[in-house]
Amino acid sequence: MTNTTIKSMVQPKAEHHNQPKTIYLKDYQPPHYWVDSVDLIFDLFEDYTEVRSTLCVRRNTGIAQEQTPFILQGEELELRALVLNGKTLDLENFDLTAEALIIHTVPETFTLEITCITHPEKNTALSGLYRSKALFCTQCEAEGFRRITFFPDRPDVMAKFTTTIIADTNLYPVLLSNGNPIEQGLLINNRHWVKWEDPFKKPCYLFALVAGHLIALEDHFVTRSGRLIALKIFVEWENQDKCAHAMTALKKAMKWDEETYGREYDLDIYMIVAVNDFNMGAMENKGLNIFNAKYILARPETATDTDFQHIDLVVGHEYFHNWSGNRVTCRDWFQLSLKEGLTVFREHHFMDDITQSAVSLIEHAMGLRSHQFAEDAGPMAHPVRPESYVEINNFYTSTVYEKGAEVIKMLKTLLGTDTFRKGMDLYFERFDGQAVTIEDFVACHEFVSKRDLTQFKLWYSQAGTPEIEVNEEYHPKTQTYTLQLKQSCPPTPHQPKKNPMLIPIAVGLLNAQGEDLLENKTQILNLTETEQSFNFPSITEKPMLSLLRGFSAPVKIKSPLSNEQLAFLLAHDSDDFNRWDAGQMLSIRIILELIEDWQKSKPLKINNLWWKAHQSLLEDKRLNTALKAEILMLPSSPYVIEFLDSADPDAIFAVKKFLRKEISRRAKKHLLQLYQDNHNTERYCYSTETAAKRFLKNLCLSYLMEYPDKNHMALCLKQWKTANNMTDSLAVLGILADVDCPEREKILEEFYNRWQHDVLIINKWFRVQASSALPNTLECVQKLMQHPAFDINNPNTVYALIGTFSHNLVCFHEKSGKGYRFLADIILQLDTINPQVAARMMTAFTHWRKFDKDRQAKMRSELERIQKTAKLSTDVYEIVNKCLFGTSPQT
Ligand code: B3K
Ligand code: ZN
Repeated sequence: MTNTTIKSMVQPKAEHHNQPKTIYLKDYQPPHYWVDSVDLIFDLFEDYTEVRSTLCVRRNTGIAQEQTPFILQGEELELRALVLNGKTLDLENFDLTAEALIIHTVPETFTLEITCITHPEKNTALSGLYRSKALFCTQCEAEGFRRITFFPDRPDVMAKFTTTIIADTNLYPVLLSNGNPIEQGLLINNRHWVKWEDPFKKPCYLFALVAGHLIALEDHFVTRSGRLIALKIFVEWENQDKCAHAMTALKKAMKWDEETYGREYDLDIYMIVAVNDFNMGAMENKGLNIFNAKYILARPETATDTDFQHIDLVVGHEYFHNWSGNRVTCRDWFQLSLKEGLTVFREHHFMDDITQSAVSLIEHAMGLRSHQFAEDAGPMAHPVRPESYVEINNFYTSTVYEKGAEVIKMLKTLLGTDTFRKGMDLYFERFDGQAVTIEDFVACHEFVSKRDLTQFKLWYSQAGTPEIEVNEEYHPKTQTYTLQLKQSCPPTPHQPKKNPMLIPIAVGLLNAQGEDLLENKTQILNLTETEQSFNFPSITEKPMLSLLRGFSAPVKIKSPLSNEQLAFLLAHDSDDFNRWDAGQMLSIRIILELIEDWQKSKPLKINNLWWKAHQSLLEDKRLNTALKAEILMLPSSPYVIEFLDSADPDAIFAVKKFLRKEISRRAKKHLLQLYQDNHNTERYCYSTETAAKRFLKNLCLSYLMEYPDKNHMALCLKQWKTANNMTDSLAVLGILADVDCPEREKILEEFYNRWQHDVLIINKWFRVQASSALPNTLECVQKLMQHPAFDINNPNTVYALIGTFSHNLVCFHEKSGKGYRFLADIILQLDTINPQVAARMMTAFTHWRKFDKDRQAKMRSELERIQKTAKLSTDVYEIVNKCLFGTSPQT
């Protein structure tokens, strides 16, 4: 085969996946070759795209030898030409496998030119370069760049990128990439081009390209050093009136990051593009964020309060990544929480500052307890920094994100606000432009605090949710109160035994009048031993314990308090988070007792203490609106399941229904009053205060509608008819979705007719129907799959209809197992289209061992059916094997 050059070589198909490889953190090795710069030229056509890249490469001489090959990852590409230092390579100079291009021998520094063909128009996985209807766009994190061109696709290879995009002038008038536009021009055949240059070195996962017929909402921001930044939000033309909120959110986030973390934006232009087909929420590509349209588009009539809030947070999150993620990035994907945990932490901090109340804390704790605790207790449990993975996309988890954020919150608690800020400043300064590790991050905080954080780092390496047992003693003679804390952490996959962690426990002590007894109200105890006692001197009366104030650590507390004591805290604790939490604990206890009664077919009876505690809150006029609403909500079903070994969804549903009905029956008058007090007919405007009012009002309406009599129905219909915003309309739709009545069909139809042109709103319509507890919900979901608005290739519609159904407590878990069969069928179908979406749908199955024996057996057989299917993606393969065998076979 001498002197044979390539005309076209298609990569061999990947062997599907009988033995996918497990990647280990311990095997990390620095790259053999650095890429200093890359120049990309994209020629976009309707039936293929040609990508030409020129790489300036340099051997990492400390690590690699002369004979060390240069390996570039690539997936589903067609290689057209390969030129090294101006010389075309022969077939004998390289190998092309399903995963990589391997060039056998290369000089110490060289230029490599690669031409390849990719097919965005056939890319349904939405990873790499793909089409979202008339638009070209990209998603490269984690390993999508290798689907665009051959490249050492790993975050520690950081290069300067220039990108030229060539496309049809009419179809793709807007051509975008990272950095600044530096040149543009016209070509023959009605084509044009734009060249972009990103002055910052970046890993290829932050590369982005967009081409399409888009319009931009433009604005600007002046940084604190006086630089003018152009801000542009690109959307489809019909959506141009829906970007104002996102733009305000962006400016708010830019200002906040300057004030709170001293972080200024660095390029002259910040662009966001909203796309309809996107696997997750958004992506922080340098200077060119790509967003799921759902987190950009909003007008009062089209978006709910929750949508407005999410836009604030996601826009903020992606913006904050510009420093925590882009300027300082991850050395390898095991360090993912270095950027994600930190950025979620910064996002939470932003939200705390916007909302100025405990509600933000409550929502974070609720999220963690409902999802992350379950993850930590299930077959996919992993440390915040995982030690191995099969498919990295499976590790964008609530452990890496939300628990990772809580770990940083603990660090801040331990070091104090000022020292923590110094640590952050040092981190950004010391590692600017580098790809680093979690150790590097913690080392900065060790340096500024002069503390040894070795034990603290266990939070990154040990999986599982620590549990704290509490004993208390009061000695009247010595006026000493003693708190004895015992920590343990249940075994998790590959980690049977755990070491004691450093856990900051915020504690308050109250007297009988509910007044704080400790200096500064709250004290932080550093729990470091398996068992440890803490003495509080000069306590003149037996105090009431308020533990884990402000959710100071992501742990479970076995509370020593009686129901009476919990009710006391619910009424009096000065820490709003703990007031709410005492109410949650009390409700959980009542729910668990009622579940036992229900299972023994005993009549359900209301617990008087529980009722009185809730009644007085309902009637409390001074209680903050948002907090009142949070307290009046029953604990989420996933959180209830945390306390059960063999969960029966019917029992949970029946008991929660019973409690809701009791609240409704007993508090009818007050619920109505609260409804009226919080009902607002003025022009809608999103703010935390008005959103809290709507939240409480609609919660009251939903309680009232537990008895859908004439009056309550009339109230619902009136709200439906007069609503001037989506929150209020959707609230009615959501309530009626659970009521079998003629109004239900009528309103569903009216809603559809009014909004059929807007896909995001039709997703709400799907969601409401898929979450209904009515017995024919599965059949309804199956029918909706045939609806023209449902598109199995579009992740948003799949999440809305199928995802929502898979979390429907009663209907998904319906005893016959038909819900399970339905989901497994869809997962197998989705796996051939979009493995990341298929893997996400597996979540509903991962906790199968938490349910009763019958349901376990039925879920297991669906999991086995999936597991036995040939040609699974690595994504689904890893999850299904871990679900069934606790490990993927090879590990
Ligand atoms: N960094 C992205 C997530 C990418 C997910 C890849 N499967 C969005 C974010 O967390 O900001
Ligand atoms: Zn992120």
